[in-house]
Amino acid sequence: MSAKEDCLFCKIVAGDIPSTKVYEDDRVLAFRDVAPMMPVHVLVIPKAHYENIADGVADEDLVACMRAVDEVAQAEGVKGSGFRVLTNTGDDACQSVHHLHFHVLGGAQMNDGDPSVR
Ligand code: DGP
Repeated sequence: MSAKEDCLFCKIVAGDIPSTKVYEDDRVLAFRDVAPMMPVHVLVIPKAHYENIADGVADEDLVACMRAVDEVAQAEGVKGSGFRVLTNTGDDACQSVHHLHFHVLGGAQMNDGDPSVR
């Protein structure tokens, strides 16, 4: 499993920084965002380090993350009401943590197609 030194989310995967875990399997960890923007705001990350979605992510990790999104939506009770999955990539998207992560957002009505809402 590749980890990157000085990567915040690699440290969360390693357990060196605490997080509130929502879901975990051999490839994926999901935990609550430290600064939630919505009633449900969970980050789904591959345990392997990738900078973002444009970093040659292995198919197995991509599929595992998307399966985990479904597990999180179920566990958080938003599978029926609806939720949004978002991954900020690079500077224009204001990616602030450079370890691939998918925001799973839900629990309240969101704007229709506003890309600034996360
Ligand atoms: P982004 O802007 O897409 O790179 O989102 C990074 C998210 O990571 C942001 O919503 C806040 C969250 N975050 C940053 N540091 C921590 C942390 O130490 N713990 C947790 N749980 N979330 C964090």
